[in-house]
Amino acid sequence: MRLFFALWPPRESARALADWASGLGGRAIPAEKIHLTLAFLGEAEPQKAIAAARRVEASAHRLPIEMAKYWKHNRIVWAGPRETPPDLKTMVDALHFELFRAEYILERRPFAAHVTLVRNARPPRQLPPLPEVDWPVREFCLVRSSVDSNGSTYGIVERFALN
Ligand code: 2AM
Repeated sequence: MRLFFALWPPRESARALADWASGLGGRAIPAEKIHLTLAFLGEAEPQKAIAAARRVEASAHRLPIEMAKYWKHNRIVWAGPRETPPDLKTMVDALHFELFRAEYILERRPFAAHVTLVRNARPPRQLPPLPEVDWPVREFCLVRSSVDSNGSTYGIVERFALN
């Protein structure tokens, strides 16, 4: 099973981001697939990951979606906070620590809070202003990804509530 931990936006926020992205060229991510990845496990068994995530104690907070950017190295357009909110940083550090203790091997690249909105994007001259997006973070999810001819489909395996 291909697994990752993520934050999922409220439906109307995902819709607003998908609408914004749909005019940019490239492959806009459909609203129901928009998410923020916290930790990517790859092929893994879910049991130990679920136990590890249950040990994470973190506070509910809001994710500000303040800026949009094009990344040349993987040709994506993403949106996200200007700076990772401290509560999110604490939560991700705790999750990574618990996953490490459970012997999952995570990528060494540092966590960058970003929500991919377009893949195969062309370098934009200028990105239009983002819509107002409310993204309360009250839980995080373990998600399974299956890849088929239509691309990836995601299914939530388990949800973990924040305080
Ligand atoms: P991305 O949006 O920056 O590509 C599901 O694939 C999610 O896991 C995506 O949000 C993707 O981030 C993220 N991810 C992180 N590391 C990955 C990896 N090595 N392979 C595939 N996806 C990865």
